[in-house]
Amino acid sequence: MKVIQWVAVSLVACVVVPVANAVPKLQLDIAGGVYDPQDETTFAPANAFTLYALNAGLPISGNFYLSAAVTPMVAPANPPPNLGYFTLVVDRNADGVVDAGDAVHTVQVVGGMTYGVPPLESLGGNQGFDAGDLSKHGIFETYFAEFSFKFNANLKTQGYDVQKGTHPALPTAGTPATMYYQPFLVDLSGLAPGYGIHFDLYSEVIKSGTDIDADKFAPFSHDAAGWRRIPDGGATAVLLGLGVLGIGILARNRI
Ligand SMILES: [Ca+2]
Ligand SMILES: [Ca+2]
Ligand SMILES: [Ca+2]
Repeated sequence: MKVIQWVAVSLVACVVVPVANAVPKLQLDIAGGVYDPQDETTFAPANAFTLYALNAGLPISGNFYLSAAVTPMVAPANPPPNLGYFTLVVDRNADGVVDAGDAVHTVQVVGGMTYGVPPLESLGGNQGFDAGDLSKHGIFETYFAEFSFKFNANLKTQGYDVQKGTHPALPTAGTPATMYYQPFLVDLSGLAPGYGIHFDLYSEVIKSGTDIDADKFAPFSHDAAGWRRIPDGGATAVLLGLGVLGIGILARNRI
């Protein structure tokens, strides 16, 4: 009996330990970003930042997809509200600047976006939530834009977990270079104050007929976001922080 129990415990240990130490196959990270353990999201340090899609172990032959969703949630309306715009460049050669080979997108928020839950049902399926879609995870349903891209076989770096360590975010050369990365140059300075963009990463599968579902996706503990800052550099965040501090002081004084 004891032997059976020991075997059972060993089997559980074998299952649990590798999962706990594993780097997720898909992740998002932001250069200079801050990982918030409460929200379980990496946040951008400024209006303009470099977002990275990371792929540690999935084949790169197919398309991958980045969702950029307005947050907090915006309810559907006709006509849709005008909340400014943001720009996103697929920096295909990873040189940090916009050049001829890069894909440049300017997205009107929310007029150039789609309301619902990713993936984008580009075959005419139900854009509302269905069981195979990305989880709503506190972000959806809202307006989002979807960008398709492929990882570049030449863009590889050392694998790491964005949830651990300082992750000065990327891409430092390292050995072994096991993780693909794709940079996106994002600028939220045209977005209306009080709003942000939340990013998710996934691959897609056509389930049946016109229904497109998420296949592999970055865990929601490894996604990323940026908020419109006024002025750039975090003064709004500082003021908000002071406001919270003030509430805290008042609360303490009452006690
Ligand atoms: Ca998250
Ligand atoms: Ca470039
Ligand atoms: Ca679907």
